Parts: sequence; C-alpha cells; structure tokens
Amino acid sequence: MGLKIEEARVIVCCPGRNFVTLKIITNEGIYGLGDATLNGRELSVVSYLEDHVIPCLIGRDPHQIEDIWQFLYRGAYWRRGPITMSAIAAVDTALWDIKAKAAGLPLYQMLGGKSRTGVMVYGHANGRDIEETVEEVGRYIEIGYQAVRAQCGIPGLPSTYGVSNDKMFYEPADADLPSENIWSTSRYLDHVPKLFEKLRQVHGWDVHLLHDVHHRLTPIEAARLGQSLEPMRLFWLEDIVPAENQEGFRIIRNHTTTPLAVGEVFNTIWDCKNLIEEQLIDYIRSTVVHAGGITHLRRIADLAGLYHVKTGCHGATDLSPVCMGAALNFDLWVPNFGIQEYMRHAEVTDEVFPHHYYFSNGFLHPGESPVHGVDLDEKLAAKYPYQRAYLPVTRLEDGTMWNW
Ligand code: KDG
Ligand code: MG
Repeated sequence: MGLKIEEARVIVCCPGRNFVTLKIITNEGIYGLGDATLNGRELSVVSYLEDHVIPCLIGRDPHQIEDIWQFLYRGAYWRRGPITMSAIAAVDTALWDIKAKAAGLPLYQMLGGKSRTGVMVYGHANGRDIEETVEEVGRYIEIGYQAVRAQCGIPGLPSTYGVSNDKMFYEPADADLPSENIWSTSRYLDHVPKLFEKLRQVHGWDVHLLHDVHHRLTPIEAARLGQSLEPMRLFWLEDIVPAENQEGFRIIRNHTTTPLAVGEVFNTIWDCKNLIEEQLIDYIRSTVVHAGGITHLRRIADLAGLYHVKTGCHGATDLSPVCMGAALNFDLWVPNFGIQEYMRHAEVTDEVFPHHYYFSNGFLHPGESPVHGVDLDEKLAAKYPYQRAYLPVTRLEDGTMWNW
C-alpha cells in the first residue's frame, strides 16, 4: 500500500517564545516535523494550515514532495506571501524529514551529501554603549565564535533594534501590544563607525564582524554608511534599506564595496531574482521556514550561485530548533554556502525541542542523528501555551512612523 499521510496537526507552544510546529504522521508511524513560526503573526499560519492545507494532505504519498509543493503553491491560485509560504515551508520540511527517516539517512544526504565538515555561524553581541558591546563581542570570541554581529545602543535614543538586557537569547517580540522604538538616522550614522573602529582596535582582524541596519536607511544614507565602514572590512552589512524598491540597491552598490546581505523577510525567489541577477547583493538571507521550505530555498540558492551570491540563512530565536536543524542540513549541502546565523535558544526551548545539533569552535555540527535531527516533546510543549507577543514598531523623534 506504501507510505501515506494519515494525520497532520499543528502544535502551538510558548517555551520562552511562541513557536508553531506542523507534525505530519504517516500510516507506518513515521512522522515529520516542520517549523511554521511567523513572529507576531503566528495564528494566521495556524489557521492557513488547519483550515486550508491539512485537509488536502490526508491520503497523499509523503514521498511526492515536489508535487505536493507545486500543489500548495500553484494550486492555491493566491500565490506567495509570508503566511502562505511559511505554511508551505512547514509541510515541505516535515516531508523531507519523513523521506530521510524512511531512508534512514541524515537529511543532508538526501540533498546530495556534505560539501563541508561544519557550518560557520555568527552570534549576536549587543551592548548599551560601545564599551559594553566591545566586551560582549569579546565574550562571543571567547566562546569560540569566529563571526560576531555587533549591535549597539545609540546615544540620545532610549532603545534601538538589537540591544537588550538579555545577551545570549535576545528576543525582540517582547510585548502583548507593539512597544515603540525611537529612531534617528543622523545619530545612528555618527555612532556606528565609532563602534566598529573600536572593535577592530580591541579585537583585531581575525574575527568576522557583521551588522544589521534592520531596514532603517534610505539608499544614499546606506551608501554613506557602507563607505564609512569600508576600512573596518565587515563580513556584511545587513538589511541596509527596506527591500521593496530594489532599484535603491544600485545606488548603494555604486558607492561602496562593503558586502551586502538581505532577504530574511523574503518569501520566494521572485523577491530576490533581480537583486541576484543584477549582482546587487552578496548574501541571500532567506531561510527554510519563511521561503517555502528546503525545496524552494534550494532553487534560490542555485540561482544565487550563478551570480556569486552566497547563502546566509536567517537564524534568530523566532526560527525554531526545527528550522535550525533543517537549515543546518541545507547549509552542509549547499555549494555556495556563506554563513549561518545562530542565535541560541533559551534552555526551555531546547528542552521542548530536543535536538542533536551542537556548537563547537564557531561551527554548528549535525551530531549523530538521522534526518533533520530535531524532535518535539508534545507533553512538555502543552505546559507552555501560546502568549500573544508583537515585534516593536519604530517612530522618528517627531512621531512619524518608520521601519522597524
Ligand atoms: O522576527 C524578526 C527577527 O527574526 C529579526 O528582527 C531578527 O533581523 C533579525 C536578524 O537578523 O536576526
Ligand atoms: Mg536581520
């Protein structure tokens, strides 16, 4: 009779933060897990899966990953968007998990085998001022990180993206209703170069340094920042402008050789096709859960490879361990790998999602595990019910809404 999808259910839990997980169960008892977490909009994906996707999955052959992907993408008529693509990603990841379990092989083997021995990751160091950030970067270097993202408080601004009291598990979705940050481009542009000058003075040139602008600048401001940071040789400058108007990247590119990374909010290849083909970026940030799963991410990476663009998958705490496990397997295989973001999860998250992957000397390794190597303890998960949590919003100093 062969393998058939018998049941699928969505598990929502909040061990430290909210996660949405899809579990697909087959007639032979093999099950697969997929991450469907969309930070701050979790329940919309739950509804999409429960009301519109799961009914179409029952009775299908889970080995037909491509056909099921195409059915959910083309067959919906309403294509793309973060809700749809996170739901498709969850199905796709769970099906790859099932395929690998059925074959008794790690997921990277199903993709074509390992292209490297481990996956270089970057961690998140942040501080209220330059001194504290320099110290925090030092702490990451001591733990073994070879690449560190540095975010710093800006004098005159009460709070800003990437800076918090939590150091290892920074969580921006921090309130029942959106909290508000205040932004000043001029204060920021004055301050950031000073941070990176100090970081190079203190920590030298062996460590890769990264920075996330989080969509706050215009193209010409971004060009200025890229230029001023050139002497500090960043690994990348991320999300330097909002990426709806992609023409802007040409302006940035014409002015600076600082490498550019973008794409954590992209959900299909169509969001990055022009940026890649016109060689306007250096790293594509899309990851498994928000870009249609492994099946689609592979297409993005293959296109990127043609234009010297490398991968740099998003890996903040809102990407569940299930996504991290899948991304790690993807990273081990993908030929044009660049780096993987790895913001550690809280202990309680790791307890609910037991996994084999581990960090050592700046690299993530899959461990001795079949498949993507991440499980979900449903009983424990039930002890942590969903809690509404929003990402913040940003306003300029005069009250105007800005990009968070
Ligand atoms: O859900 C939003 C976070 O994942 C995002 O703000 C984190 O920008 C981020 C990053 O680079 O990790
Ligand atoms: Mg980012």
